[in-house]
Amino acid sequence: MGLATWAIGDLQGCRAPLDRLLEKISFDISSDRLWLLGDLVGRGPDSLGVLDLIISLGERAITVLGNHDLHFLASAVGIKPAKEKDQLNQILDHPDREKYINFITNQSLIHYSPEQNTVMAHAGIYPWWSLDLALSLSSEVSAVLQGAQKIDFLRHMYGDTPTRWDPSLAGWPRLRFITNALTRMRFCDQHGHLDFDQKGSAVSTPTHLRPWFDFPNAQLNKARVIFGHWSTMGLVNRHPYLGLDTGCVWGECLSAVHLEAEHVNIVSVPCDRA
Ligand SMILES: [Mn+2]
Repeated sequence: MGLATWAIGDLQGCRAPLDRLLEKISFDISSDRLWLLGDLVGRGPDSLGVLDLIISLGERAITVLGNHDLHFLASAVGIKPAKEKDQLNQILDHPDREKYINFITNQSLIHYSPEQNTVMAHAGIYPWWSLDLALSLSSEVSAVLQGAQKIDFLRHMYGDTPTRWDPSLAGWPRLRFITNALTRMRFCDQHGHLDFDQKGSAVSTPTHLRPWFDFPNAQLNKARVIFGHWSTMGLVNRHPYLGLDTGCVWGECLSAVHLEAEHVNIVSVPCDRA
């Protein structure tokens, strides 16, 4: 089917389902391209195998960071101990651990392609941000994460506040909000406050909270938005939003979408419970 770009949902260390999915979509390992929606590592049985494959694709794989990837970085520098269930020691004890740490550190929180008219972020795009603002705020975080203040950033990254964007935010609270919005957001209210307590589907949630993609965003320049992070919501196909976290690490499915396809073309494989 010519040169193809596929976006794939949250992997969380599930290499075997990734191999099965690539086979099912007839992915050409020597020429096709992948977009990964973040949470490459953590919880699943083979985070190392996932990273090895993604790294081997070089510039043909584009990844955005998820909360588990950032947690991995914090574990690597000793800020948060990796829990047994994270299954990160395979990387942290590896002789080439710096290679893996550097790879994750150098990924962005957001990726936009005008050619594909598509933007991806692990959790999504805060509904009150324009596309340009989201891109620029994401760069603020990357500059700090990839610079001399990396460890300070990872130390200040944890926490649920501030809950609402305010352009006058500065310092760590500003970077924390941007990071939370792009990597952890699920529900918010009509005033723009993010809620990090609710994790389920929309059914069991207080009525003042809605999924972030229920708040229309007129500032996306008609771009399609692809996100992951929300396995309990499952597949979301509500133009221009496409949610692809179909719960692979929980034994459900791993899903991919073909970005050049004229109509939304989603392919999934079943996964084993990790
Ligand atoms: Mn996540």
